[in-house]
Amino acid sequence: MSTLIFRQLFDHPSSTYTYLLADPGSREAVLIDPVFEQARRDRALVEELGLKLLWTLETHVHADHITGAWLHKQRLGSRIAISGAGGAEGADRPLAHGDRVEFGRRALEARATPGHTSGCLTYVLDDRSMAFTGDALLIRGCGRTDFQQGSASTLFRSVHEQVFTLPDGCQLFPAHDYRGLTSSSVGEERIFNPRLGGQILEEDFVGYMAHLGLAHPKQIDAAVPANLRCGRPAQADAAAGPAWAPLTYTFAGIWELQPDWLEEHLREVQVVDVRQPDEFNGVLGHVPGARLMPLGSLVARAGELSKAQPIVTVCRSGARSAQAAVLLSKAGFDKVANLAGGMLRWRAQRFAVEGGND
Ligand SMILES: N[C@@H](CCC(=O)N[C@@H](CS)C(=O)NCC(=O)O)C(=O)O
Ligand SMILES: [Fe+2]
Repeated sequence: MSTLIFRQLFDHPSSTYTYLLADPGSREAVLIDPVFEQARRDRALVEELGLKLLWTLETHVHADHITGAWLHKQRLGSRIAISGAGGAEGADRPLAHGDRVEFGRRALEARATPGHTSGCLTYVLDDRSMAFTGDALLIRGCGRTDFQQGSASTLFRSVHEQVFTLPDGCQLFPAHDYRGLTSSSVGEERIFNPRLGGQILEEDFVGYMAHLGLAHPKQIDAAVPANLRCGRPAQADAAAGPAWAPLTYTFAGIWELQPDWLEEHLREVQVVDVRQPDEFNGVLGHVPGARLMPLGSLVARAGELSKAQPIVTVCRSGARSAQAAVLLSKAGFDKVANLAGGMLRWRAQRFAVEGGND
């Protein structure tokens, strides 16, 4: 069996885990339970790892956050798969129990594990070394059963018949953890899960779940209708990124600009060079018209810059200027981007400089 590229990603506000799985040979990938607000981050990772996102897979219609499925479909051309039993519209593939989703030489098997919602699926990796349980089984817990067609007795049977029958060593990855725990295993949960493990009977579990007394998720009124559209916003342009230049968003969280765009639009932006004066006047020279504001004094001098005109930050290699872009964003400038590769790339591409040696 070929190996696997695997990443566990976290959305802090909703405590949601998103999982990226890819086949290293073909670079084909799937994303399980992407979060709308993290779509830029996840897309950057897919692109930086050189992957082709084939599918976004939902474990269920979430009540606590909006899926990024539709956004990824727009930007990366991925297709949307979700249980056909959950009532969502806009999917490319309604999944049923036993369906296989292939990516390169790897595949996930969908198993119906209803109970938290009627359309919950658990995705089991081809070699049964990993399973993605959604909210059917959480680490030492499980999803609530008090809304979205939830049923405690159905959930009890789903977990016992479809998850606890996997090999003991199968690693389990849930859709959420509210304490920061990251994974478990079938053997562990079969013994130690306080709701579903050990000798607990179905009627014990039903009694337990009837008395959870949880408040409804804060986002439920927005999340459920949006997820029933697979994350398509009511106003579809709401998700657009900055429009002033063709920026790319990096997994490190920075908006970047390519030198060729800057060269053609120099007059439209404020170029801020954050190197030291001796570098600014040194061998590499600087971008024509650039303003020298060394990184250490940037925040104190930010008032000299206009908020109306976009800012491009520059340094030798693009590292200090990335930090500068973050600092300026925090200071309230909303059109800021880092020049990718700094003066080194600018020079390598033979664009004009002021000062400097040939
Ligand atoms: N405080 C959270 C509650 C989230 C919540 O209720 N999560 C559901 C999954 S969608 C659940 O089953 N939680 C189980 C638990 O908290 O034990 C929010 O407002 O989003
Ligand atoms: Fe849920």
